[in-house]
Amino acid sequence: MELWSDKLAALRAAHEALLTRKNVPLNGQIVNGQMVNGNGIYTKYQYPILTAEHTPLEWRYDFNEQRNPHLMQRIMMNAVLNAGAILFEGKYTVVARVEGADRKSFFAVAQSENGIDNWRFWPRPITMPDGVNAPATNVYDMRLTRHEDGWIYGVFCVERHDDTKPFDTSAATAAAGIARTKDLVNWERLPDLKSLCQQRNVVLFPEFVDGKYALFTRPQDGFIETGKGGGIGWTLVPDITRAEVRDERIIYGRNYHTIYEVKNGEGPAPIKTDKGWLHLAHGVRNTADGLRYVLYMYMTALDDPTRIIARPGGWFMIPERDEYIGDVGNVVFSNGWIVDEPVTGNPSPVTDTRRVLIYYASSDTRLHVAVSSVEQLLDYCLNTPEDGLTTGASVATINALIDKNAKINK
Ligand code: M1P
Repeated sequence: MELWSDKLAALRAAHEALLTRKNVPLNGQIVNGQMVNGNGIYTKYQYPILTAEHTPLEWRYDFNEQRNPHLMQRIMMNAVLNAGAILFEGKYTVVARVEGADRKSFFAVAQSENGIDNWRFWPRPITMPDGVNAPATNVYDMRLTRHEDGWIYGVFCVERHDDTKPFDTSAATAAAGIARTKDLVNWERLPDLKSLCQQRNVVLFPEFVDGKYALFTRPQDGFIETGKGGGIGWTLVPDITRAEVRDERIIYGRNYHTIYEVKNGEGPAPIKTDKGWLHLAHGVRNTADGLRYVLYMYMTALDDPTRIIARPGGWFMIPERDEYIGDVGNVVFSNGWIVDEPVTGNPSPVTDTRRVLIYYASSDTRLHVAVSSVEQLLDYCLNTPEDGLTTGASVATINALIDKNAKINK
């Protein structure tokens, strides 16, 4: 019979092998018999960077042989997904949503030296205080913003039972929780964003606007359905310690027969470039097989982060291959990206070579990375045709490209 100590050694070795596995770009590799060429806009990587299996063994096992003779998992983990991201003390850092077998999500910090592989969770998950707020049943999808006021803010969804429907055990409400920190360990919880309707996908803009804090919002009539509300909204808040939605206007609405027909939401805080703010968002449409979540991009003006200056049509990223499968299939979702130093070490006056690491989750199950650059994302946003909203307009757009290419080939 295998010794308990041997079983434990094998478990630790397998975990370490998973954590230290080198990640490789997918482009140029053969997957399921097909060469992956990518799209020239970003490069996805072969392995998810964080999964339930990456969580520390100490969170899951009781390592006392007498108490746990079969070396069973005492607390199982279900998923690691939608993560806020930030460069923190020189390390690529995510605050991931970890979901246990009990369906409760919590936040946990993981770091990597290169942003691609060798991710390690900090020893304990974040203990997020409730502060003055009613206790949360569930928290998830933190957007991290390093604000010019000197704090790192985490804005996240807080879910509670909807007590106006006492007999409906699925009825829930969503609100935006706000907390701030300097060290990612100790969090000062502020009052939840006051709003007349439910809110999810709320993101703090990194700069003051007219001396006020600025939030991207996503008003919704119900917990799932955005109803009459919906769209990416914007509101200014004079005091973040008493944040309230007073004037909210939709800056990016929904449209019939688009990838964000049913709902959309801001992803991470936008990236500032000399050509404008780069935004990553998610769009949702309905299908016979349920909701489909994809990522899309847009840009707003430097002098007015609500004025849209580029609206590339269609999706920017979709689930592919194994990414389709998971707890909630057909989903990619992102609430974190990191822009780091220029690849050349010296920013060129004409191109912005800063690398962008996009952290996205697939099918609410695992977290991945895709790598691009500011230059590529600007090119994508500024040169991808807009959605003309009709099939005729789409064909005309394709024909215009064919005409341009025909001139080159002559
Ligand atoms: O299941 C897909 C996503 O659904 C929600 O996003 P939204 O608020 O736009 O509908 C969130 O619960 C998100 O966590 C989840 O990934």
